[in-house]
Amino acid sequence: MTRNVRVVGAPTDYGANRRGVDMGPSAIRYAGLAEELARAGREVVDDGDVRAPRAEERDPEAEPPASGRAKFLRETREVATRLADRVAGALDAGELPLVLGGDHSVAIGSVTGSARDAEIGAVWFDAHGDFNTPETSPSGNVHGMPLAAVLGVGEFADVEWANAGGLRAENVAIVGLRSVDPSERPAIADSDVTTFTMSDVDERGIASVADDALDVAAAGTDGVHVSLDLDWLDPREAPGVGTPVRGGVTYREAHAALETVAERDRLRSLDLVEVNPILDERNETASLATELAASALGKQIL
Ligand code: B3U
Ligand code: MN
Ligand code: MN
Repeated sequence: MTRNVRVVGAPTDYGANRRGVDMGPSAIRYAGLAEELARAGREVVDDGDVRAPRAEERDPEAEPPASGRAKFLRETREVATRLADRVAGALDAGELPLVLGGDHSVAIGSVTGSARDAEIGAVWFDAHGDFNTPETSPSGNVHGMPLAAVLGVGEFADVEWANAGGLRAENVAIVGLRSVDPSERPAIADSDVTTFTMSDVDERGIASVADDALDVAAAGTDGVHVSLDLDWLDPREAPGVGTPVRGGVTYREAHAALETVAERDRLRSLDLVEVNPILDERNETASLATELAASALGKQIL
């Protein structure tokens, strides 16, 4: 059955190292998200945005001591908790939640919400591992930590609100990896997460890699959460992101991967994150985000 899509914006930027991604939800809607998803044959309900604190009004260091070097962890928790409720509510209503970031720390909310009453897998399309913890992070920015947070890695083991009970590392695949901090590398290597680097994409082709990633996430689970960080793409295709890294996937590779998501028909929930309209050119990164969502949701050429 084709589920209706429920859009929820999470306009945060305090998890990132640059301002501006809080305007991502507006930019993605303005780029024509609803029309694009209608072309994929989906009914769309827009739930508006969850309330998110502004970075300039908060003290980045005002944290419980356990948060180590993580900045704005208290704010991250507030938003993640609200977002998780919205995502779980949409799933209860038989809808497919589409979360618009915001920086990637919002995925803590979407993943915990999606995994609340189900066993899920996750495919993480990203240049980065997002596997830092407050201890290992070189920046203290929580957008470099969401995967570690939901899997309960390191100090996140005791951070209940951030752990996704229904997600096991064996069912997580990172695709397109090309920027990993030396300090986060051991945690990725020690985990049961499956990684597909850009070298794998070069050698094997995106179709085969995406297929394997979906196998990992779908094996024995009730559905798959797809978290799409726009910095997964090459900065030539997606200039409007906070942390561009050269050597990402092309426009065509990105569509091919998300068409594989649609073909496999296991998509449970979806994030579009890290769109930064301040750094974008004519809103093209936001527009690309809408197109890729449509591909994941079954838009076909003929
Ligand atoms: N790994 C670095 C940089 C980074 C992670 N995610 C993004 N940037 N977008 C960090 O700060 O953790
Ligand atoms: Mn990310
Ligand atoms: Mn990234």
